Amino acid sequence: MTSTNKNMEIIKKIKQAIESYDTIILHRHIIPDGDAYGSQLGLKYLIQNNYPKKKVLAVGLDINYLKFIGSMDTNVADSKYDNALVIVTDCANIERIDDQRFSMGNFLIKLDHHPNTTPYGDLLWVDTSFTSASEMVGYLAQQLNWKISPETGRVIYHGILTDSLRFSISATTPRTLEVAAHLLKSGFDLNALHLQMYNKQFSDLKLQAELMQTANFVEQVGYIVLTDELLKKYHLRYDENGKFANLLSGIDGMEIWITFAIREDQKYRVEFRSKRIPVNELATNWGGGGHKLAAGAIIDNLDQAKLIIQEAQELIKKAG
Ligand SMILES: [Mn+2]
Repeated sequence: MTSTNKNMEIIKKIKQAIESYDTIILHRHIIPDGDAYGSQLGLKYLIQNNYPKKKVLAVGLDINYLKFIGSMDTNVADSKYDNALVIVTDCANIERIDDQRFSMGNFLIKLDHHPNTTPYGDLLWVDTSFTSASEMVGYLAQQLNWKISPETGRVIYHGILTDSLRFSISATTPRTLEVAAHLLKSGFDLNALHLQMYNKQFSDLKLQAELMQTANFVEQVGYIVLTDELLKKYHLRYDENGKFANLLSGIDGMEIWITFAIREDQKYRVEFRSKRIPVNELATNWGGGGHKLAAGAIIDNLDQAKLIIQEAQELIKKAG
């Protein structure tokens, strides 16, 4: 069976499941990004556009920088899960699902584009050939010929744009652009979205300048350290500590670039990015995970950061 046919088979099953339940609760991963929001809220809005009588809820913590995309439903009672369909998007493993009540529903669907390291759910649609879970949701809407409101189109499009790094990663296919074109037909204001997305604070630029001043670049590995001191100096919130993960991207001769960013619990969030050499295994070795060229982990201190830098350098040597 071709992958298109296989996808269509699962999409039909997802549609059946949605039609069989009055309450549908959507989850996604902790520390959400554009794709987590795009797939979760996008699917919520899609169901509302096409099945207005259904009760559809999106749970998890709101994140400040994605306020312009939407917000979560708060105070969702446990009883809502009785006889509910639960769909988890953009989350490879159970531990990372925001709101661990995901298993309290009647039927569970996993919809994801990460490698299926932890299979879970009664029905799984996992396909790493998509740039994003948002692309999968947009594709589903396109295949089912679902109505798409401008707001729905905007939210899903934003998810694709962020995970595909503006249609630049190698997973970007004609299908990605077709889904994006289909979403654009909903009539949302593309220019307004871009202005919101790339709107920046002057203080962030100053912080970037300071991070660049202290950046290191040794043996094709670059790294920056976002300290508590810097965070406080520039009034950055802890939940914004991932925003500099691509500050060192595209530098000549730099194969891997790593960001160590302080967390509220004083551990460090590590963001691995790479031009070609897979870094997800390196992240997995430190208890994290992710995509081949974009992965993350959490470490206890900067001594561990030193080890990680060495490991990245060794990885490059091995890759030749
Ligand atoms: Mn994603």
